[in-house]
Amino acid sequence: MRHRIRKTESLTGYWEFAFQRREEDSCDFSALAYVPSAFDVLPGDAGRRGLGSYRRMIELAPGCRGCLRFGAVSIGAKVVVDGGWLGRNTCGYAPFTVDVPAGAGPRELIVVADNRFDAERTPMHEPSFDFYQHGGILRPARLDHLPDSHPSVARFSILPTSGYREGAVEFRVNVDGPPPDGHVLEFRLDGEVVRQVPCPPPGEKTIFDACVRNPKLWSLESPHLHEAEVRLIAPDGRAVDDAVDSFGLRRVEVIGGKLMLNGDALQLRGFNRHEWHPSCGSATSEAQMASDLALLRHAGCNFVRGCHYHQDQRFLDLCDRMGMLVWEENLGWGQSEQVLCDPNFRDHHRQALAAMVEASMNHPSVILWGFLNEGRSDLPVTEEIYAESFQLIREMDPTRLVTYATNRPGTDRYLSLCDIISLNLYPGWYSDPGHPDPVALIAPAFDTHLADLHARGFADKPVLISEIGVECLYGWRDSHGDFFSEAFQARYLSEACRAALADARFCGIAIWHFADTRTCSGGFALGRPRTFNNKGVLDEFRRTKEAYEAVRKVFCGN
Ligand code: ADA
Repeated sequence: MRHRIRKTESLTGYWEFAFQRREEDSCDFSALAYVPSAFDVLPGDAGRRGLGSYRRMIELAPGCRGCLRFGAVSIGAKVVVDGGWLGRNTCGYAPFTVDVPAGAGPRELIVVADNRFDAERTPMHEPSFDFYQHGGILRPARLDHLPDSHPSVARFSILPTSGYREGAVEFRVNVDGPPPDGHVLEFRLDGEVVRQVPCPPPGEKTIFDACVRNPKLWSLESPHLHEAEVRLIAPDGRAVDDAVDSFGLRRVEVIGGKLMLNGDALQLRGFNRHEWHPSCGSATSEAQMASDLALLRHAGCNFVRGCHYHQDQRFLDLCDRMGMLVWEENLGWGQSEQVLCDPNFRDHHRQALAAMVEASMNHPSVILWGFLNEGRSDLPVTEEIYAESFQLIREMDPTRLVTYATNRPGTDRYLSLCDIISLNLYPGWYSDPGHPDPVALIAPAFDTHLADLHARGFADKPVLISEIGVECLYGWRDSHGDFFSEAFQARYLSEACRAALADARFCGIAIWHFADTRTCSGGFALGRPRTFNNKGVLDEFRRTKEAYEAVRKVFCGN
């Protein structure tokens, strides 16, 4: 979401910084930290856990209240202005806002990013996840100046409807702030006014259909973006606030057990990608994101699963522009039965799920919503969190497909709720230890799971291989071509891609995974050389392993 009329202020740059291992330690802002960045990456700071406090002055325009917008503050966030606590956030990958009351003159803003794990305060984050969870203001922050004399356009969504080919869309708008008092909402598509309606009271939603005059589809070959704009018009006719966003006319659906994009059968070819780089941890730059997308596109990919948390809005903007399809999912990694049944966790999970859909709903690149990666979907007691999660997403956004990645398909109880069934499989890596030819296990494993799914009545649902891969150490060129060698990974992934893409019962494959990333400390240390998840086809510096070219040959057909 961007603005032409509203005064917005980027908070990117150096802030004063203080680190405390515990609340009771002294807090002297003697350092500087760049925003966005992680405070636990560089030598001397690496691995530290505690409270990272960022401080700077802000000054609201006269007569304005403020809205602080954070892309992500991890793990837990607390926002304080002039010593008064204003807001907190408890999912370190979810975007959030904090309202700042009007007030004259410079004011002290402190954002405390706490990267300690706390099952009560931040139950979405567990220390045992197979990816490193950093601390800091990891994604961009911004201050919006909102005149106190009128409401503001809090957010809007614009979704293509069944008439998308003719340009049909549905607008949904929320305003917040003071009562509307004669203000009007004006809606524009590609700069052309399509509607004016009385501004609703804050908290009420305005929903209506509209039509783009010169519709062009968003597709992989031609990812055309249209522009939607909502303006707030004062009684004297002045435009006093606005919100602008890009959107795409496209439709993703399942017809006759086939995944379809704009009425054509779609085969997904891609990778799972963590937002991580050794130089900056999870606070990757837009340039790094663009470079990763270029590597994905060169490898013949049309799809990326943003594992296992909310994606950076900048990354989704790039995917919109490039025509890269995205599975975005809520933070989740193998939560236990006890966690999934815990009311506190369910509340946090629900909030984070809603924040994901609300933030990303206008991105045409996002075609799949996911949650609870490898959760206990095989137990009767977890039915409520699965049912409520599907329901919440579908009420917010009826236009996209919803799934979760399961690693227990044979006993999974909630596959009937999925629009597509997503399987995390590691035949010959985690199964059948010592088998003389693990690669030979891939196709039979695929057949077994497909036969089981069809026997259980799921033939009408496309099946995606949402994860498959093996560990490989960059540069390990072993004459045996055995586990951890580049040759083995190349052979394994070639076969996995060949088998998945050759079988019409699959709608595609997302390899695990794009680039090596640091995993948690402790838990996986024994099973993860370097305490990294080394299943990337590139190492953490994006140096290609043999498998990168092997996959490219299968994805590109040459
Ligand atoms: C699981 C999990 C991934 C990763 C993978 C692995 O499928 O979803 O995040 O941990 O296993 O590398 O074992």
